Amino acid sequence: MEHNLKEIYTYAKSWVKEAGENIRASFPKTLNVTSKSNPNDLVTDIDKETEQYFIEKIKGTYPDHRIMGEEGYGDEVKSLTGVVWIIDPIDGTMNFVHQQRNFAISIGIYVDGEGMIGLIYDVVHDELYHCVKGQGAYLNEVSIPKLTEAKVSEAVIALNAVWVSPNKRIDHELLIPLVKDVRGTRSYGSAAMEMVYVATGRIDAYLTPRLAPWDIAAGIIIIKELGGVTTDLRGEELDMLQQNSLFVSKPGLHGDILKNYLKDGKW
Ligand code: 2AM
Ligand code: CA
Ligand code: CA
Ligand code: CA
Repeated sequence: MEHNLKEIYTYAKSWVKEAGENIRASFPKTLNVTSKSNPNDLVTDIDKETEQYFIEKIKGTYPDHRIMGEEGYGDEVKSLTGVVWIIDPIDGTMNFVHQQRNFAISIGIYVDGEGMIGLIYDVVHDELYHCVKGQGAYLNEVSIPKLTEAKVSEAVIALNAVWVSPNKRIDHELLIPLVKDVRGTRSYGSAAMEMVYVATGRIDAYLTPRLAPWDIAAGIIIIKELGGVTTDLRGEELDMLQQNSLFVSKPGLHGDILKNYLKDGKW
């Protein structure tokens, strides 16, 4: 093997755990919170320090690996050749600030464009969801069972209420029929957590009109490993070099929702 995936996986797991320990240690301290694109788009010093921690570790061990990180301390990644770590140091920063829970560290490792390692760490619960492509997915040491099929009338789906209220991105009426027909909707405020909820079958699907690569890079590797389906809202392949809409789901249900609720939308 050109790249030693097993070694990369071992390092990645130990770094993510250590970064989580640092985040837990920060809880008693006062957070320095600032806004980015709008007053509700938050970032803290801990987001930045955590990203910098990963960059130091990765570059110190693998100088030729590249890093795409939300807070911008990594490389400017314009292609996916070689090994690329796609990192969200804290996914769910608003939850981190307001709740000190319902957030995660998310790391997807891509080799020549193919998602090979996925890690999502629920720091507060010390729960690491992880996989290497083709070797099964785990919650800590416990193997996660494969996903089974589900039907719309019995599905619980994650969807932010913003998308069924007047908003700047999509026609807010498009998703109302789906919301009416499913058993229930949920919104957790962290794309990575919502994706591990799909991976573990706690919810049946998650839909959203726009996310960055670091929000979804790890989650799609884990969901695919468990037999789930990962596409954009048009049912097309996701691209880690640009923003995407996202539709991840149990098998079967994915096709039903796409055909009966999504196919006419302009996503
Ligand atoms: P973040 O916490 O890493 O920013 C919130 O519904 C989810 O959307 C989170 O996973 C959040 O990731 C993500 N998100 C993507 N773009 C965002 C933005 N501009 N503002 C707030 N959250 C955003
Ligand atoms: Ca952010
Ligand atoms: Ca994010
Ligand atoms: Ca983030």
